[in-house]
Amino acid sequence: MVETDGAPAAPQKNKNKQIKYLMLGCGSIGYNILEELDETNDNILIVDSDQKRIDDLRDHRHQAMIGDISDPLLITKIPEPEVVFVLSSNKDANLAAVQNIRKAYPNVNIIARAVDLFSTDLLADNGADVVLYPQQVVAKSAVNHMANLIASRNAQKLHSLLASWTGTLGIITHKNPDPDSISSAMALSVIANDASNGKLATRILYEGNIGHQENRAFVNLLEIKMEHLTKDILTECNYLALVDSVAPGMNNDLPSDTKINIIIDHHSADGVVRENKPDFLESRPEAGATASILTQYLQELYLPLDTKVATALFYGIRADTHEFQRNISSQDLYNAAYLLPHTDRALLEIIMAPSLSQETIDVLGAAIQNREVKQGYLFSNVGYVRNRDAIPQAADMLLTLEGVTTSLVYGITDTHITLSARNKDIRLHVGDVMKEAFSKVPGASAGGHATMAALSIPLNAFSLVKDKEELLSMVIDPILSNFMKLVGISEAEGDET
Ligand SMILES: [Mn+2]
Repeated sequence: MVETDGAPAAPQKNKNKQIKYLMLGCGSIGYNILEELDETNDNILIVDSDQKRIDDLRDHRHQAMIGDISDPLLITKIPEPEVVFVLSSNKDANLAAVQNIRKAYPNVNIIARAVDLFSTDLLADNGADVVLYPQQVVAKSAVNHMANLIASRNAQKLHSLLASWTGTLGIITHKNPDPDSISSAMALSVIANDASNGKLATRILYEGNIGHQENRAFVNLLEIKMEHLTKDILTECNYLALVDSVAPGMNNDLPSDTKINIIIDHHSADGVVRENKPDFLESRPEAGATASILTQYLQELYLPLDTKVATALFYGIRADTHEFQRNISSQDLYNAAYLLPHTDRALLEIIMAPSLSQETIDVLGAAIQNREVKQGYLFSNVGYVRNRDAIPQAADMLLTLEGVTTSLVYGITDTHITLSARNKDIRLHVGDVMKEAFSKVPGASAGGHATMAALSIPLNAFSLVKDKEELLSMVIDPILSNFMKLVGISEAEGDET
């Protein structure tokens, strides 16, 4: 090594010559890169050990020199480049080349070819900024093309199906509609209008209520026309579509034998038994939101994007992917980016910071007042509530209190006992503990993730009981002591409020 005092070796020859790209090893990939780069030959220097290749490159007026790319002295003969491609088919030579260059030039950009999967990590660990494993690059590209092809075909198929219909299409959202299902319904309605030329009317329908104030703000500010689903409306519809739900009875209370014509969802259809086959079915679990699938359809069909629809879809993707952080694919990000210039940013901001409803404020107040903290676990009984969406919000808020690592907030509505848990103690998987603690309660559904979980117990016959709060204590107290036992809270000690 030509090195003094540990300083990087300086180029000795060609010192005053400038090059931008240095290519170490030039096989077929190298030739293709040279073509793609479309740069003047002065900017590129190629080093290879094969004399025939060097001659050929020189014939094509490239700057090429013979050399061993793994030789530590090689770099001392070459001026500092901006980008280095390490492309030989010898994995040891490539690794040595990456190490030598990184040592000599800490800031140069290195793009290296991995000869096998194992060397991918090795090259990255030794200083390659980008590692290409050609087989994987081709595979990814093939899958990508396939996905786009399918999306394009499906969009066309949906469009022609809608074009063949006349009458009314009822588009059914979640029972308690969320931004993903609402915006997907809006987009499907846009496609139907375009396809049918006015011959097919659309109605957006929901069964439950729009509880969460952010969702209410969403519907109000975007002036989305939605109707409560009634038996009469159902008979008035010639066709039915489900968005963000993979079958009747899932995310809605429709009887399982309801004939549904269109199903578009990002939940998996695996294991779903159908009594009626839909005319059009898209279930794409790799998508982060149904709104993302519909956005892609709008793109594939070259439909103009209305500000309200774009804003709604963007918000739908954002909400279902927890602000683009969970269950998000590069296709989802691409779709969101497509929507962004068409969205109303000011409106988005208002929706994201809606004012709290009086009841939500009351529930949050009760949750704070009634809290009990035991060894970092906060329990709060908010009693009878009309709107159960306030309970998870209270659990979120109480988790921010000092000394609280897990919060459990519970209450009772006219039909259910509801409990929400939030957790930031990494040693605890609150979803699993909830499942275990509540598994013996008849009819209860419990579960969730490590950081958030929920429990819901239908009241059924007990819904007639007048004193709801007493009923709540009767049901929940034994369950909570079971929970405490599971997480190791001893009830006798450690009480603090
Ligand atoms: Mn969804």
